Amino acid sequence: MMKRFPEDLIKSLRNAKRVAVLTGAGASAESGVPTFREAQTGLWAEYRPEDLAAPYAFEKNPWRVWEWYEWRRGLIENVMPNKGHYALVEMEKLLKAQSVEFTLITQNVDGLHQKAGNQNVIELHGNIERTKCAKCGKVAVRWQTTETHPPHCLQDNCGGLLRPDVVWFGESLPLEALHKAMAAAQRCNIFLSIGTSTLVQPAASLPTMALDAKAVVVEINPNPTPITGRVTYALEGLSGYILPRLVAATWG
Ligand code: BV8
Ligand code: ZN
Repeated sequence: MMKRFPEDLIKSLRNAKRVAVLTGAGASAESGVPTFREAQTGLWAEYRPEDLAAPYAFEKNPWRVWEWYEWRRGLIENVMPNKGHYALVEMEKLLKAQSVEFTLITQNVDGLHQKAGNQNVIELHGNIERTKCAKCGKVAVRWQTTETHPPHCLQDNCGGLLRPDVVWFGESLPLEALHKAMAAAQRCNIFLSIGTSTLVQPAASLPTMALDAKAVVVEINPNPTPITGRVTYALEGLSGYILPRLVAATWG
């Protein structure tokens, strides 16, 4: 576990004019939300997430995919943000007070950053709480709860199947969110990459974009990732442990 932080890291954070943060499933792990790479449990143990979070899986078996998301929504609705989430809320407040630009980009679809109190969160992969119609594309459409799944869209008798408003493998990311995230990675002075295996593209390229743009890049993860050898600081440990201590050590 982390003891003290390198002096230069504290200085870079204190002097930064633009801070960007990217979070992955590891940032929600201490809230009890299983990460994407962790083996799935129970009913879903036999499936790989990549084989459910994909358009062909929904076409092949919409019921199974809908049920998987209902199961995940059930996991998420009762969990609370963890200390790492709240440290990022604190960081945003402190930086805003000093008119420092703070951009929080997340790959997570659990809405925990918003639940913790972060204001402008860039959701690269959508949000599992939102539902959209696979046919007309309308988001958060109303539906009749029926015993058959997935429910059908009621918009102007569209009748399309409903699906979660998340980005599946093989689907493009929301362009505005992706462009804002890339701009933040290329302009920031310091980039924190927190709780991500840095495997899923194009989100996984953001820390490298920051590095190429000569930003200080900090990785917070208990395990190594493909960029651990390249980042400026690799802080080995849990985000719920490291982030509150980093905020206290920097802005004490
Ligand atoms: C696209 C929403 C264009 C759904 C998700 C280039 C090269 C190779 C492949 C591709 C490529 N470009 C595109 C691809 C294909 C694919 C891809 O990247 N595949 C990977 C597997 C190689 N990408 C796409 O399909 C993307 N679309 O590029 O569009 C396009 C268009 C048409 C045709 C082709 C391309 C779409 C990707 C988005 C997929 N949707 N989620 C849902 O959730 O149901 S991705 C999903 O997986 C998550 O959202 C998340 O982003 C990702 C998992 O990554 P992590 O968040 O990092 O989580 P993971 O479990 O992997 O790791 C957790 C980490 O936390 C670990 O490192 C662990 O050590 C750490 N940790 C654990 N506990 C803690 C902790 N850290 C800190 N504290 C702790 N306590
Ligand atoms: Zn519709």
